[in-house]
Amino acid sequence: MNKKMVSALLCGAMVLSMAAPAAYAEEEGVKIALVAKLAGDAFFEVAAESFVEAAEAEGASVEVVYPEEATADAQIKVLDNLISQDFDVICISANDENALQAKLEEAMDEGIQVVSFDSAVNADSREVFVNQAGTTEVAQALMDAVYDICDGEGQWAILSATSQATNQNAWIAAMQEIMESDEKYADLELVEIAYGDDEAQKSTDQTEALITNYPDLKCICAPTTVGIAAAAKYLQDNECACKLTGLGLPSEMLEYTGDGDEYSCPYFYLWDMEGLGALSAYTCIAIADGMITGAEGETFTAGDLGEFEIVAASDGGTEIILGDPMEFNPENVAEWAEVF
Ligand code: RAM
Repeated sequence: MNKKMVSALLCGAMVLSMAAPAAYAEEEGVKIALVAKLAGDAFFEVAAESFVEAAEAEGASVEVVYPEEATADAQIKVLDNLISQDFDVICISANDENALQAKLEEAMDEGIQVVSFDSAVNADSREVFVNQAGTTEVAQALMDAVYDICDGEGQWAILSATSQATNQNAWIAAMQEIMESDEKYADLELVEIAYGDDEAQKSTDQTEALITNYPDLKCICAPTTVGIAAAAKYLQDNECACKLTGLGLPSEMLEYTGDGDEYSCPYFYLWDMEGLGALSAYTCIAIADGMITGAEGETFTAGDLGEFEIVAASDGGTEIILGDPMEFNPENVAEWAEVF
């Protein structure tokens, strides 16, 4: 039961005991604050659109907040402001796994429930994490794409977002684990992990540096929509032999995806973006309404998306996994570019 429901019931009980009959005020819908990693990343605008649509259809209201930059400090500033308001749930994509803990605990002490989506805060800072796709599944898809693009051997590099991002760091760690645990990948050499901080210009500069520093580089893997779009443009404009894969929005990758040498990206991955927004919204509402608490084994119905189960996450907390990563290639990229 959320804060508002408790106080509505208490008020109702007081009014009833003092003077009957009493008219109950119509209960307001759930109030949710959706906190992105940063402003200017289309990924969060796309996720917010389906989040708001699903939430409003359920009678909830949503305030979407975009911090100025992809740092924990910028998110703490935003959270400070949100805590003083009357939100039932804060749903956040974390710029840092641990640095938000004190602030989110403060929110929880105020009776605000915390859900994270896309990029998790640590287990103590949340009720549950809405994970877009299994971490190992994403890493396996990316590792196999790198292997394929490199023809099984040679130098490759990662162009990530920020060095503190929980989601990118989890995918990178899982990729490294896969690479080290299977002989198949023994001839692939990961030369560098560069960080473009989910800023287009910095990601372009980092791509240029990788190409300059490693003339034999065969593939860049960018597990960030901002990074992959910037690298795709740089590599294609400069007719680089080095190819690209990673996680991208089809609408931002359309002109760079193709089989011919003139294209920088043969194929890439993401997940159902509309599903991510909607599932996150349904989760927040179910938590606020007391249908779930975020404990392992609980199940709930997320509107049209169907039934989901809360499972144990590898960080000691719990998560809800939306589905499998999706591949975007020359055959389907145009169709998906219309959607997100
Ligand atoms: C960027 C953000 C986001 C991540 C995607 C793949 O948009 O870093 O957190 O999930 O890339």
